[in-house]
Amino acid sequence: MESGEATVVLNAGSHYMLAHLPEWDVFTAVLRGRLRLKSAGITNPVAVGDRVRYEDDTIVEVLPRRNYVIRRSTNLSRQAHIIAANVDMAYIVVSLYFPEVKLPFLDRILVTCGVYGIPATIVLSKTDMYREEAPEAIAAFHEIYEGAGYPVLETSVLTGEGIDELRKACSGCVNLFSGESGVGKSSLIKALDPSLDPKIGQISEAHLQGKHTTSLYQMYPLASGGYVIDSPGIRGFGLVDLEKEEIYKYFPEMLRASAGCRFTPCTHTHEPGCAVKAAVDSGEISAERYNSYLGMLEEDKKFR
Ligand SMILES: Nc1nc2c(ncn2[C@@H]2O[C@H](COP(=O)(O)OP(=O)(O)O)[C@@H](O)[C@H]2O)c(=O)[nH]1
Ligand SMILES: [Mg+2]
Ligand SMILES: [Zn+2]
Repeated sequence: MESGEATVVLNAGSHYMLAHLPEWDVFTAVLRGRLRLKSAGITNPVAVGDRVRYEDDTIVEVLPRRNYVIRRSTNLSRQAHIIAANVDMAYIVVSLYFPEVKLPFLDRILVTCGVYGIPATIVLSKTDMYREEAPEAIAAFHEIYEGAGYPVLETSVLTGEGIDELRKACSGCVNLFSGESGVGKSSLIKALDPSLDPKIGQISEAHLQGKHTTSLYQMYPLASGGYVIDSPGIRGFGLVDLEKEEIYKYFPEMLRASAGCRFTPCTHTHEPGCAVKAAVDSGEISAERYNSYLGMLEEDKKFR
């Protein structure tokens, strides 16, 4: 019997691909039934990036995770799905237009990354499509998110803007590419390493055919070093493992300001002497970010 440890590089629902990184010697594996049973409430007990122990073609154990990102479906089932494990950096890809970025959705992903201790960089993609037409909108976006404390990297696979920089940043790390479908995640991965073949423009096709978008998470090795995990478009992004009272701590600018609140605990909604509200009023904290926070408090009420 052959056994050993390897990393999960593809999760296709029913089967997995493993490799002995940094060797890219990909092989197929299935999951031992017992592992499935142990993870009630989680749709996938094994995720891309997981280190596992296998015996022959069967995964028998998931080794302890350094971190992971989990997504809870926003429908009634509230099933949780592990997006990826052992990630060094999450790149949250958004385009200002085509498709238009939804800030509450972006903020929700950023909070989730914070909860799971994964640093996040925002990639503002497809800049070739709106740099001329909307320079103010780009500047405003930078101000909001760099002001909050997140790096923002502008990219275009057409002009090549930001690609070298992104490639350099990805080197030596495991990088998760996340974000709504159609924002250009797969295109970016292709631009980072043209020898790779991630499926581009998949989602619109699946949408037209009314197909259920499969949850295919796949890791790719970059010729320039490091690994990238491509993920399908995420729609709902429910909060997991986060008490309502804790949400503000994952808005870095709110956490900073909250030191000055008169009352503890402070929900930063109605309390007198709230330093967060004062910072929103003075424009120091962006109204959009604060709105996202309020939205998350509201949503939290719905689910508990
Ligand atoms: N103009 C322009 N189009 C892009 C860029 N990146 C991706 N696209 C297009 O946007 C669509 C969706 O890209 P894809 O990489 O599949 O997005 P994903 O769903 O996030 O993986 C495709 O038609 C791409 O050709 C870009 O930088 N500039
Ligand atoms: Mg894609
Ligand atoms: Zn407050």
